[in-house]
Amino acid sequence: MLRPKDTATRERKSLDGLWRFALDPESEGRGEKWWSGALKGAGEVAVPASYNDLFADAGAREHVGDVWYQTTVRVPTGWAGKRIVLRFDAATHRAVVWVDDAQVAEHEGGYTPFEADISEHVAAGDEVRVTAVVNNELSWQSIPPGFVEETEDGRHLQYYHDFFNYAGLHRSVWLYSTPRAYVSDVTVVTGLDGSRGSVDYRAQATDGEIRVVLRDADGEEVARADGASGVLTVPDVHPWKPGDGYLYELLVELLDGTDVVDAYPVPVGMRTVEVRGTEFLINGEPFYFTGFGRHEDIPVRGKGHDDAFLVHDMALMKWIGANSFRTSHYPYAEEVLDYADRHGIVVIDETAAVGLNTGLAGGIFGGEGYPTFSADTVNVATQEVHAQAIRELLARDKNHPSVVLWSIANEPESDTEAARDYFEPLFALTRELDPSRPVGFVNVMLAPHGKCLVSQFADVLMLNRYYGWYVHTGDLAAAERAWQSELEAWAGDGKPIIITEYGADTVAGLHAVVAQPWTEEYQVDYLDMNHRVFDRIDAVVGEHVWNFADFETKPGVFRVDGNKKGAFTRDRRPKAAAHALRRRWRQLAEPS
Ligand code: GCB
Repeated sequence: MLRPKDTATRERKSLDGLWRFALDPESEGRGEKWWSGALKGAGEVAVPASYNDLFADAGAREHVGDVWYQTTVRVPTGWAGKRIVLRFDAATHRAVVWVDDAQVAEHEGGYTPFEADISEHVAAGDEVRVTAVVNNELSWQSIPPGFVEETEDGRHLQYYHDFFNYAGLHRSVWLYSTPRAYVSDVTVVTGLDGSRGSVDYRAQATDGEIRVVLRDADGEEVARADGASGVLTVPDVHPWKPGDGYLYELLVELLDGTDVVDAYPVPVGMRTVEVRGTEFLINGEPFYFTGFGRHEDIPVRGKGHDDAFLVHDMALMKWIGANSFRTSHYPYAEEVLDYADRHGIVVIDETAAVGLNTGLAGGIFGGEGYPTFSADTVNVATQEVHAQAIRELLARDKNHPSVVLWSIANEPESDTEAARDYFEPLFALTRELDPSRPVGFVNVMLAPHGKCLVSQFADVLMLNRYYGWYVHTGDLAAAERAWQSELEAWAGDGKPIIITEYGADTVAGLHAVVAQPWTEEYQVDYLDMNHRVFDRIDAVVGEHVWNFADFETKPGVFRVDGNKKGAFTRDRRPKAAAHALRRRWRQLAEPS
């Protein structure tokens, strides 16, 4: 799905800012048609932001169900005769949208965009009312899953993942115009052959001829072609590579005779990705991932996208010597991937399929008595929602050079035949949609080597392990032995291994002479122990510490004001571990 852009033929108008807002604790809004007029007694809310932490109110923070957003927008007069589209970059976890009285969109899934052609409902110059009901409930048929518990004191949401269920309009909302005849999709796959680069492109459009022009970063034309698909070659290519986010631009034009009817530019980074034996190759060269599993999580805004934090977080990533991150545990805002493209940061792109594992409560061991896969829990209907989440992720992110690997789930149950049957078709689907990138999923400690039945489908093994934290707590010598022996077993599979999570909760400012769990000293020792193990095993091609920063979770006896495994605090101050990681990763990047 193409992002809204200002081009020679298109314009966009941001709807970000303050919207009217109402919680709907009694679920009355849909029956009473709250979209049909101004929201009653409405408060105000910021877009983009999670609504949960904006108000000094438990009702908002712990709300389960519908909330209503409303704004008015004037359609620019210059858009007469254009196709007019309303687009939400994300609504977590689902939404229905009305323009004045007409329902125009309905979408399931909290982290991928959706849009509606509203040309039939509005005219240039009109002021229109936009209303969205956003629902935060999770069920066994949602991705991620969860369930609503009806109790004497109301409805409570239960879920199997370890981050707070922030909800709302987390990303921008746009009104944009395109010509009536327009380019609707573009796919690029790049190749490198010595000093020659190639761009295999495919464009979709309404009727008309297609012309494509490829320009380098200085705006010089380097190739052009006619036709909806083809291959462009660039003799003296400047490849996209980690640390060097060099981008070409492919301008796709839709023609009517010689007139350009629509024009849409796609940034193109020329690079290849390949798994060979136990190596992960970018542009034919072995790549070692250093960095983090992250979260979209900041004070007050929750999961609302924030450009200031994007720039700051990426500056900290650079400072610490990280070359990559995983979008744990859901697709991130497109601004983040665009930034990664431009700056040569490598991304493992993950769906929101987290917590398909009733053996884990909130990410922590200890099942709650439900089977993960059954007719009443995660079932074929869930699998279809999951498949759709994969389709939407790939449709959105397929052209990003920064994305080198798809992660189709985090820590699902994977040691049962039901899990194997559930996942096999999802791997096949991902490969069919994108044969150009490797595919994997993130394996949980409960399904170690020899027991996991899903890893056989993965091109890359991604392991989350907490030796020295959840097991062998405080005993790093025993942890080191156990970890080494498990990793050696995985290495025997002959695939590259990325350690996608390892970490220890650490309260910033807590110190001890003899390192104890929760202290800054223990976090440093814990990471050192892990690094010794990784350095002894050739098949390990990457290390992503859990987590970049401390983040909010639901309350629990394992959590002190959230998850504290960050190298940085939630307000982005470095713990001792951040300095230790900086030393290691800078040394790995430039061995002296
Ligand atoms: C995990 C999960 C992650 C949790 C983490 C933890 O394995 O993937 O979401 O936050 O462990 O800290 O327990």
